[in-house]
Amino acid sequence: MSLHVVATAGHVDHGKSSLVLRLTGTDPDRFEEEKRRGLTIDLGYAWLTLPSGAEVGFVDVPGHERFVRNMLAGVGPVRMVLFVVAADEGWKPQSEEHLAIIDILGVHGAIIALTKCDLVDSEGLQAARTEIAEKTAGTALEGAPVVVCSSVTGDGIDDLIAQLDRMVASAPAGVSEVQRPRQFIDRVFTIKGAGTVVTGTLTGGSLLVGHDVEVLPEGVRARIRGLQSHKRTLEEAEPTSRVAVNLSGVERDDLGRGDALVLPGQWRPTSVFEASIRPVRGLDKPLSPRGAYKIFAGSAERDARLRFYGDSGFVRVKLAHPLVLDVLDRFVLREAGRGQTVGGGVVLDIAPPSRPGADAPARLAARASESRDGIASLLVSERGAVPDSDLPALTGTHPGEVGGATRVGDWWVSDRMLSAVSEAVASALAEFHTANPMREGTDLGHVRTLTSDQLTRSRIGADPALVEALLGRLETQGVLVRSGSAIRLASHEPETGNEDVARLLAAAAGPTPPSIPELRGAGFDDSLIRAAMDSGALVRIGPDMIVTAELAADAESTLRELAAQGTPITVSMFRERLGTSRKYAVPLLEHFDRRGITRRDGDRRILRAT
Ligand SMILES: Nc1nc2c(ncn2[C@@H]2O[C@H](COP(=O)(O)OP(=O)(O)OP(=O)(O)O)[C@@H](O)[C@H]2O)c(=O)[nH]1
Ligand SMILES: [Mg+2]
Repeated sequence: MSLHVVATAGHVDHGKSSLVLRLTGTDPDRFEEEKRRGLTIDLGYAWLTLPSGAEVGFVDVPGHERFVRNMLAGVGPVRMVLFVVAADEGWKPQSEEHLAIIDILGVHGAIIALTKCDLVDSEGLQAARTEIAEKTAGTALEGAPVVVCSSVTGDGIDDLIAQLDRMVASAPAGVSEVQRPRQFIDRVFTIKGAGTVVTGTLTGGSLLVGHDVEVLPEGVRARIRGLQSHKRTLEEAEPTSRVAVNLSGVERDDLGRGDALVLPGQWRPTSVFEASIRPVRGLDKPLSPRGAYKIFAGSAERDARLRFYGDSGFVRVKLAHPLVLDVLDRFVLREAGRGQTVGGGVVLDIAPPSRPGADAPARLAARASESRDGIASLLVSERGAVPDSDLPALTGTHPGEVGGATRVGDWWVSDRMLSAVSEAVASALAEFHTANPMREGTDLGHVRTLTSDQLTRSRIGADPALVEALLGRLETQGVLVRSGSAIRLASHEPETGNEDVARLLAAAAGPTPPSIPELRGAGFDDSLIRAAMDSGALVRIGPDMIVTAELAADAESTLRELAAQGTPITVSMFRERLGTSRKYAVPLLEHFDRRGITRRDGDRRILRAT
């Protein structure tokens, strides 16, 4: 079934609610005060099944200027509009303001109802038509069908219904490329026996009974106990539709209008975002960088400060309280003091760099000229690296390929960052090899630090998993070779210095070898000793102690023999079998403990299963 949501708009008393009542049979004015005063104060709701079978939920908004914030909460998440003008009064101030708001939010479809036609003659009608054509020229309503009608006589209502059918038939499907539902909450109430219910316009994806959900920005977790749309109980609610969600695990007082109901992890509330911005037409003075503003997006309203990036048309918006935004969301800007709608814009980055940098206008211009699909690629190129799991929240997409980037572990890394890392690692290693030609390679830790530094300099943050993935990739590509705790360029051949090594190993042979300082004293230089350790010919068993690889291997098979015989492995038993002294036996056993071959149990060693 095709489901849609249409918001009304237009000046106070021009007949919006009467038209919704005439179309649906439901009076959208719910409150006693509204009925008494004949004035809509807060949002009203009703629905209608069109001849095609498509269902339209109406969000009826107030026209009075005092309630513009409620109007904004109503139209915020909705992209189809029934714009109402009373034929007897013609264009009025809130006709103008509502048009400005709609023009900033953009529409997927619009119909202009020229209502109360029973109150004017044909000349009056013609004058109203001409005025509407003039006022809407160059706006989102330009060219929208104008339907002459009356809620009192019923004239033109069939035509209006036919136009609604035509509009919804050409509306884009509400599902985003990734299923990423968001319901901006406009009402919260409790029903006896059922608990907390929130209503709102669902966009971006489906909600199912049983879903675990979260309400942002509070981060309150809840579970969907039941769903209704147009009073019908559903297992699954689809976008774009008016949905009532019965939640368990959450109190009414925890929630409010402007909160967003979403699936966990898919959205990230933001307190600072960057956007393109423009004033409404006919604004009497330019937007002031020092003004106190209110931002309206979805059904939410927030105090905000703006920082203009020169006169580029791009700004940084700082919110007093976080908001659940998507890139390409539209927002409306009102001056907090005068309560005047002054402008609005398009969200371009919901998680901008903490300092904008001189390139901010260029960065935002690139985003502004991209479709949603290209934003992931821009994001990765801006940041250098982005975890794959962050893409939905930051771009609204979850592509399998990102242009100009490569998947490394759980990350997307820009090609530029990849070559910067490879170059830094390769040149540091080349330097090391030149300085230490006899050593197998440098310490793995050294290369890790180097890579982390590279990432930190690029403001990516040195996630150890990313460092590991980057080094792993260089290894797979055959640039690096790891052996033991050493790492080298694949192209590096350690100089063996054969004779020196042979002399060193001879000096270190036997069950009671000299210490490192003693070897130095005997004329073996440090780089030779380290090279022998790197290559594994010498094994370090203590700060100053080494044994040859042969002795280490002997010691290990001694352990295994003892274990196989069922002989308890004590220091003295081990020492005796190996033919060494306590001075070597203890550090050797500790060496095996560290490598996970043995573990200590009182005064014995137990061989670990391998
Ligand atoms: N003659 C005539 N009167 C109408 C028509 N439609 C509405 N009215 C009257 O106009 C007045 C205002 O109508 P509403 O439907 O409440 O207007 P609204 O646009 O919803 O007003 P707000 O929600 O307060 O902005 C009421 O007294 C209606 O009876 C119409 O087609 N013809
Ligand atoms: Mg009304």
